[in-house]
Amino acid sequence: MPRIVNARVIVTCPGRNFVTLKIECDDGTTGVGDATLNGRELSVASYLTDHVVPCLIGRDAHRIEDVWQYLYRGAYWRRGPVTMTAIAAVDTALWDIKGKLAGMPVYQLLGGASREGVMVYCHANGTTIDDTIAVARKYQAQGYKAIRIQCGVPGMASTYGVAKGDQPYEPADGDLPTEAVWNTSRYLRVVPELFAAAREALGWDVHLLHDIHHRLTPIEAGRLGKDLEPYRPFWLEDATPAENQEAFRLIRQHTTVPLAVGEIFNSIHDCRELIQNQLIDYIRTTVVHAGGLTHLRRIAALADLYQVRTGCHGATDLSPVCMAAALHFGLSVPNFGIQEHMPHTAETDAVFPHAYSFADGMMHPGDAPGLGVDIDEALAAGYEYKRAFLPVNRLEDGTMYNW
Ligand code: GCO
Ligand code: MG
Repeated sequence: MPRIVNARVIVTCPGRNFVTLKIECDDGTTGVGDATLNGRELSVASYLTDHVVPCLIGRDAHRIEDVWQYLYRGAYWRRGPVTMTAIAAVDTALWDIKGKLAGMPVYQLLGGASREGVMVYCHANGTTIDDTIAVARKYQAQGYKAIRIQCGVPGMASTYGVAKGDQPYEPADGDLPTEAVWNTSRYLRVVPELFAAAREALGWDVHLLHDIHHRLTPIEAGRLGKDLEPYRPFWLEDATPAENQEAFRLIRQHTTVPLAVGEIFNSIHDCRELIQNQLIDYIRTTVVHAGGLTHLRRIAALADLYQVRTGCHGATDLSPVCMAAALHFGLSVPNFGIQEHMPHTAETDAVFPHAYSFADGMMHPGDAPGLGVDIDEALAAGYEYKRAFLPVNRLEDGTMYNW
């Protein structure tokens, strides 16, 4: 049996922070897992180093399910983003090790390919509608079959999803949280205009997506869904905060626009009612924040019973290690829907050499044994952790709101 002899937490910042767990076995086999929780990175690093790593030493690396249960039940304090991200990192690294020892890419261990590739969506962001469409055209020309469109809201200094200048969008930008201001009625006016212009310019063969980022009440989301129906969005994401899963019933009563939720969920219990009551169409939980491949498969299996498809989160704060794992998952899972793809910077790609590739709007995890991704530790060591917070959001009268 491959016995775990060492596990290390590597924190690096090649343009943004990433936390990676590297597990090593007595035969020299290593596996990596992403442990990045945007804006709260060091809490997971400590959870792993102080509370998980000591319990891993000496264990059989092949017993993925048993280790998962040990860490989940054994913590007593179940669920939560920090715990579930830490468990995910261990789980992902163990799948990587199992694949390497089997001499197979992880997707083969998950049942093999269910499709030729993983359809991904990219982000077109711009200050104005025209800017957004110009970016979307560029992506369409690169072969993307699905594009998320977000634009600035006239009269507002900043908007979720829209970068400053020509920089790629990276929300965790402040040594302390930056403060944004939100105005719902202005936003509700501009989004239908954006979709109308996008259909006019891009045609009907490309999927168009949009992220509301938890900013509307259920009835406002119903209104927006109705307004967007003529433009056939692929989905509306995070229409309203989902702590109260029942809230989505109200949105459903008013619109047939497909709904996607779940990037901030970390357990099957966060989405169970949404799935069982068929209140959503796509579940966005992903490997790093929802307990690894082991738990994500369970969520997808539940979703499959209700014709809910996967649409995993894939922003730049999810490292290439998570991306690789998500692609193995997406290639194999029967009820795959779509995968988010925000390309990482060249510095990040150099720190995490990987086998996955993009062509014709689809990604493929590659056929290297394991996940096909690693961390170049020497390079990683050259990028010191830099504190960075996600922004906060206020209404115009100063009231704290959802970011
Ligand atoms: C998305 C997300 C991101 C998140 C970010 C937070 O749909 O990609 O909403 O933009 O805000 O990942 O860490
Ligand atoms: Mg989102």
